[in-house]
Amino acid sequence: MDTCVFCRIVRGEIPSRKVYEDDDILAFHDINPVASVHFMIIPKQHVASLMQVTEAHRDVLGKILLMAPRLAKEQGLNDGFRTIINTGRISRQEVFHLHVHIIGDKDVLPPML
Ligand code: D5M
Repeated sequence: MDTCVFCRIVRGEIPSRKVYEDDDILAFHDINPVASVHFMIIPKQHVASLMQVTEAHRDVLGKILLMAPRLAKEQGLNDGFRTIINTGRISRQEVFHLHVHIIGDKDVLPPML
């Protein structure tokens, strides 16, 4: 996707503070963190949101979830973290490239729901 911000980050056209990268996924710090640790894990291949995923995304979705605790621990989140996937306008999704927010702090996070 030419204009998708996260596709542009994947291509290196927009800088990011990378947490992890392999052939299929990329993790980078959120530009507007809501806690002391806030990064996102995305599939490199463009998919707009969870609404658009198919069987073809099974492996990459599994990989993202398996990487989440590993990367969280590497970022110092040894006691847990919040995982958020906003899906669609109703959820206030801003960037329409599927991303999993990983949010944590040394203290307990404020309640959200
Ligand atoms: O969240 C989209 C998130 O993406 C929001 O927390 C800001 C973040 N964002 C937007 N542009 C960038 C860049 N260029 N680098 C890092 N983070 C970025 P949503 O779940 O769609 O509401």
